[in-house]
Amino acid sequence: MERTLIIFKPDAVQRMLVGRILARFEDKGLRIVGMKLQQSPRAQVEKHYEIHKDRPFYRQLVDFMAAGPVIVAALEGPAAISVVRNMLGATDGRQAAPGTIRGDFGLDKQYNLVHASDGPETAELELKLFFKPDELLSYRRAGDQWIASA
Ligand code: FUP
Repeated sequence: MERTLIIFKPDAVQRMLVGRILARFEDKGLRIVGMKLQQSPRAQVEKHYEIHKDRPFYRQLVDFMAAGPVIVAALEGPAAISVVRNMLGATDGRQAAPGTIRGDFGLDKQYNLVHASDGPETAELELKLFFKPDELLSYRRAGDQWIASA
């Protein structure tokens, strides 16, 4: 079992796509173990994208991520980190494969709807950055035994 951090970016909220995209993760069988609507403090966004701080798009990216409410969520499931990354598709919606979230809903590199952790270390750091320990729950759903066999 893995946990991964996703963020419905301001464009997803403003375009009213959150429900449809969240449904894809639920349909896949992933379990929502934390979720909240927030206006991200600038410092939190800067830390989240720290790895890109010397890139030319960094300031614009921080402005965008702090420009309006986002929904942060933690998803759990077998290999959840890579499963969710594959569901997102390539960073740029123009290149993302049809069938992926960015491929189906987006046409832009910055306005690409959803962030997801890209590996186990980043998932751990990002979950800590956006959630307090007691905001993440552990529970079983009635149908879980029919979603993953082991
Ligand atoms: P991803 O892992 O697909 O979210 O993309 P990256 O980690 O490479 O980039 C982080 C965010 O920076 C992307 F979601 C969008 C933004 N970005 C730009 O705005 N311009 C670029 O040229 C590259 C990335």
